[in-house]
Amino acid sequence: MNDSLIQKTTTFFQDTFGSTPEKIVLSPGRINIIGEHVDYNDGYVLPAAIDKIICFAFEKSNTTISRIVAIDLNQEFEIDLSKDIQLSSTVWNNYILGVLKQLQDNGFDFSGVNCVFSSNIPVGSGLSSSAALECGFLFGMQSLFGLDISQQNRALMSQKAEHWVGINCGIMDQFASVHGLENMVIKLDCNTLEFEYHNADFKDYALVLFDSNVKHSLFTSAYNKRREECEEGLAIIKANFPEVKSFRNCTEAQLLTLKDKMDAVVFTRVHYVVKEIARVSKACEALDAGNIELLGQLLFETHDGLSREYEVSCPELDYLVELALADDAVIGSRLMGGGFGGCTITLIKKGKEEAVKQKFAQLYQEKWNIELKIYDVKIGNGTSLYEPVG
Ligand code: GAF
Repeated sequence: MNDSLIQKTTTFFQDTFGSTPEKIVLSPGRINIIGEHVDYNDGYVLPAAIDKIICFAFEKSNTTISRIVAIDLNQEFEIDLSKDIQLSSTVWNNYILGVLKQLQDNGFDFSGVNCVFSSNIPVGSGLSSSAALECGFLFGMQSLFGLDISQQNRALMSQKAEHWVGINCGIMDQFASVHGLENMVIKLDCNTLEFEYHNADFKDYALVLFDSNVKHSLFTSAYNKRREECEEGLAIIKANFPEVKSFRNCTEAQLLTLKDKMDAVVFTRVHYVVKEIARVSKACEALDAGNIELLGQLLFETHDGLSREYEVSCPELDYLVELALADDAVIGSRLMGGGFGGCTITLIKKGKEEAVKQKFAQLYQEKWNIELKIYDVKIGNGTSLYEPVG
C-alpha cells in the first residue's frame, strides 16, 4: 500500500519540479490503546504509530522561497522565509508554517524547499494526520539542512507548531509519530517524557478502527476548555494537598474529599483524569500478561468516562460502543483521540472480524444514514527517511 504512495509522490515531484527528490520522508499517524486526554495532564498514555502515513518528497530550492504542494488536495502555497511567518486561512498550510516558525524561533539555519506530499491517513478521523504532517515536514527539513534536533525535540517542536495553529494539545500524537516502532506500543510518561516499548500482542483479538465519519465543529474550543477545567481542578487539589504535584500523585480518595470545594463540572472532569491515569498502568500490565479480556474491559470503562464525565463523545461514537457492548465477539471498544467524532478502537475475537464489521456497518448506516468506514491497522515505525532499494 505504501509503495504505491511513495511512487505517486516521487513521480509527482519529478513532474512538478523536473528533478529527483533529495529526500523522501515517511511519517505515520497514530492509534492510542488507552490514556485519553491525560497527556496534557501529566499522565501516562499507550499510543503506537501505524502503517498509514504521509509521504513527502523534498529538495532545497536554493532561495528563500518554499513551495509546498498537497497532491491529494490539489492545492499548494508559497512562503517567503525572508518575511514574518503569519497564520494562513487554509488550515493545512498552518501546520507547515508552524514548523517553519519553530525552526526560525529556535535559530536554526535553513532556507527554502520544494516539497510535495501525499497521504493515506484519513483526515479528521482521530488518527493524527496533523501530527504526521508536522513531524514529517520537520524531519525533512532536519535531513535536508543537517539540523541538530533530537527525536524528543522533534516531537516537542511539532507540538509547539500545533499550539501555534490554535490547539493546546498534549505531546502524545507527535511523540508517537516520531518514536513509533513496528509491533510495539509506547508507554509514555507525559510528565518526564520517559518511555518504554511494550509488545503489541493482542493474542486472540484483532484491533479494528470504526470511523464514525463525523467531525463535530466544537472540537478545538471544547478541547482547549477541557484543558482549562483540568488546570482549575489541579490548582484546588494542590492548595489542599501540597504534597500532590500533579494528577498522577492524587488518589481517588483524596480527590473525593474535595468534591464540595470544586465546581461540579470541574470535579467530574478531574475525577475522570485521576481514574484514567490509573487505568493506563493496569491496561499495560494486562497487555504484558496477555490478559486481553481485562484490557478490553478497561477500554469500555474509558469510553464510559470520556462520554459521561469528560463529555468529549458524540451520539454516533456512543452508538458504536453500544453495539460493541452488545456483541459477544467484541471485548472492548472506546472512542480514540480527542473525540467529538473520529474513530473507535475496538478489540474483536479473531475470525469474527468480518461478521462484526458487516453488522456494524449495516446498523450504523440504518441509524445515522452515514457510511461507517473501517480500518484494519498495523503498528508501524515512526518518522523515517525512505531509502530506495537497489
Ligand atoms: C488529541 C491531542 F492532540 C492529543 O494531545 C491528546 O490530548 C488527544 O487528543 C486526547 O488524548 O489527539
